[in-house]
Amino acid sequence: MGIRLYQTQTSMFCEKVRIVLAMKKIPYEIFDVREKRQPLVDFSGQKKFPVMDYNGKCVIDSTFISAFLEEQYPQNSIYPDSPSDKGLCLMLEDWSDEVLNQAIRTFRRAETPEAKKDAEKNLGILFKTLDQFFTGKDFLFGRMTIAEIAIFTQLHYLYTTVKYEIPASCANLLGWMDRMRQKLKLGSLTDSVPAGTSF
Ligand SMILES: N[C@@H](CCC(=O)N[C@@H](CS)C(=O)NCC(=O)O)C(=O)O
Repeated sequence: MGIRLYQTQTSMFCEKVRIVLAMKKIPYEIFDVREKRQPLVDFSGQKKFPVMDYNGKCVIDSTFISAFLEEQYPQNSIYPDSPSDKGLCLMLEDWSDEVLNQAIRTFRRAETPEAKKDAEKNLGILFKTLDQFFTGKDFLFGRMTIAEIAIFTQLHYLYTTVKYEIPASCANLLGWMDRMRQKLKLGSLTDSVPAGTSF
């Protein structure tokens, strides 16, 4: 019994959950699904990860895992205090898990120079949106919430796996990425958040 995270080190959704576990200082073990996928399928009845085994209870999807952990371990909350801010925070989490993730996936998978160029242009629009969003803000709701964690882990994947950097013209976004890097105790943006750390 205890907590087991079915994950890979490189997946952005798995990194999102590792950060929530680290913030709340929750002990857990990992199962690397790159080495073997069948135990994940046997336990959860599907192939996607992250999946959390919480004392035998199966929780699938980074958003549901994060919300579940918040219920069980309310310390160091991942949500802002006011209901309206919490609604906005959840919308931002969803935007980054779906919209930002899709743009990054399309860029990574583009097979022709034209497709790559189009995908880069689309990604550039989202960078600009985020650059405006983070202007003059250390953290969106005064402290690190699931919105920051979700946005950061998507963008961080560009550095750790895609080997692509946010352009220097997005100074506000880059400043925020660096604040997140420091908060998460990463030496560089090319390091990923290890399992078992705490902040
Ligand atoms: N919405 C899900 C997305 C999970 C997801 O897409 N995971 C990818 C890894 S990053 C995956 O499982 N890919 C393998 C597959 O689709 O078989 C979440 O937030 O956990």
